Amino acid sequence: MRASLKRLICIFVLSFLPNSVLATPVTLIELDWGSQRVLTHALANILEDQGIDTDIVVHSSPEQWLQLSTGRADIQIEVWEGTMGNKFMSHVKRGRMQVGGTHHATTREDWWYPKYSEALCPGLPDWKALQKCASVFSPDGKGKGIYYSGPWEKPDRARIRALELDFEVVTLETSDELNGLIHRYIESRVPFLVFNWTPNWVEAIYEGSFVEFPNFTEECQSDAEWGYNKKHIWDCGNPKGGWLKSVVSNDLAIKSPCALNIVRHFKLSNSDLALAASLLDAHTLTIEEAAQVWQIGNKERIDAIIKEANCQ
Ligand code: TMO
Repeated sequence: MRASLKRLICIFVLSFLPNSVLATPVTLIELDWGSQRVLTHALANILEDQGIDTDIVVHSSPEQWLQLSTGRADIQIEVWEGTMGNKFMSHVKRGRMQVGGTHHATTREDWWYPKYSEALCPGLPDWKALQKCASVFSPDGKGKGIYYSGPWEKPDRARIRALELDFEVVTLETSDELNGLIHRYIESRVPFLVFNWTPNWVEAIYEGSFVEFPNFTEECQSDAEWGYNKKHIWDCGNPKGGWLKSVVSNDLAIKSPCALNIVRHFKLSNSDLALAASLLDAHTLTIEEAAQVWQIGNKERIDAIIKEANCQ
């Protein structure tokens, strides 16, 4: 009885599961920053042109892991080492999702300020300058400095503690708010510190620098003894030559080998991301318009990717 029940379940699962996987569209995750939004839409258009049914779902950055590990979503096109590296690699090691590809781009995500702040806080970009002039970055010029971050996961409070900085973190909820703040403060020449990254649109328009914290090492995140502060971890910055990867669900290979192949060949450079981000955040295009402009500018490459993916 038991054995036959088992067999029945087995037959049921085998006959039903692949079909249910096959019947759902290839789902791409849209996250909250310019280049990722635009490139997600561009990739979805490219897949649709190959006859693949796609869906785009919007999530916060921390939500992506559950979506991908359960197969509710299949593709996330920009995994950044600085904010997502640890989580991502631990999921890949456990077999819950797979690396889609490693892009050509090198990335950096860290504290950033507009150039004119240097006159008010001499010694920048060296982080030690911040130990002396936190108040330059406070709203009333007297109290704790403020560091503005966005809806991504970074150990900024741990870093502030480990490096003995008189700062507090204000977390903005969307990248649009962060972008608005950058425009507004630079227009009125207010000194500020904000989470920024490269490649991004900011560098195309405004002069500024990343704060040079002690160089990132593995030990900095795990060994309190390491570095400036012997009692606390995170007495360092984020990786400088960080990687950028794409991630795919384990299901994608069954669902659409063609989509998987296209993702594997869809390799992005720094200028690919900078252009995508600028089209959206420095112009007034919608995400879909920006995606189409990006596709037109990259038509030959996209054709080559489709050829290499060898879908038929
Ligand atoms: C993940 N991000 C590019 C916003 O740092």
